[in-house]
Amino acid sequence: MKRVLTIQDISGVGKCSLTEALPIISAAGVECAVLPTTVLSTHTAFEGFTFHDLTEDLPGIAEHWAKLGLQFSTIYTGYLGSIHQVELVKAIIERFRDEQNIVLVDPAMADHGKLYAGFVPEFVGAMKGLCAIADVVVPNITEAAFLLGQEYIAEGYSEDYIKGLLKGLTDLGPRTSVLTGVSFSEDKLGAMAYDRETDTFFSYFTDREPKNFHGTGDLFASALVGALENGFAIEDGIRIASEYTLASLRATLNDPEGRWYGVNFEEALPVYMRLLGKVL
Ligand code: PXL
Repeated sequence: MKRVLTIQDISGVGKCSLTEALPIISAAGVECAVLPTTVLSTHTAFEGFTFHDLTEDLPGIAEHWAKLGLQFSTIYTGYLGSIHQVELVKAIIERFRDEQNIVLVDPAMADHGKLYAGFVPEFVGAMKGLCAIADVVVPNITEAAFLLGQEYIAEGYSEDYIKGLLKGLTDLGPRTSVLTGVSFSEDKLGAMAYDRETDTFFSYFTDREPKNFHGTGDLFASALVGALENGFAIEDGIRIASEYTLASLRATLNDPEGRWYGVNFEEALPVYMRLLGKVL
């Protein structure tokens, strides 16, 4: 059985990071090992969240796994709480990297033109260093603009702007870049990707719903990991992750708490499994 390792925080309430990665990757039929980096009461968009940093535990956990001779088919990182944590995670990736595995980095640190609460501008440089050692990066447009020191354009941007960000991201190191939350028209939203080795762009768009929900970036990245683990190529992975994100969002549209508590990805899991060809 394949084994993914995901490294990110666990937020008790407010679906994101590990509370999405674990069930979604498991539903993809793949073991999901976890390295929780921080325990929070909620994600950081809630007022008054508590935060317990597990940085000191990370080297010992990695050491134990190395002694056991563990291997991971994908190492997938998401939200990380500090520059020190990013540096330790880089060292853990170097330790467990082999010829076959994929390193997928979601530089979860910003959205809507702003860094998430608690991040200092220097954090962006550390995250850039982590992206440099990835095979695949999956930022949103805000994160890509921060990583590349480019202007963030919220709406009405050109295809060339998106293609420039995608190529800029692969210039940092990864072979493949995927940008989420891309929209060239009022009624469509999706993802666009670039593969440096074949010099090819891919995109996939679905109908755009009028609302935004927290945690959809983590959902998309987790679903993409699950699809890649099932042998789908990146363009199919993007299609599957986009359709699953839309199905989750549609299951949440009438939920007044959905905006910050997260989308109903649970009820949409059968859609995901069908897209993966796991159930009829
Ligand atoms: O979804 C990204 C994310 C993950 N983890 C924590 C967050 C956020 C975004 O706000 O606060 C703790």
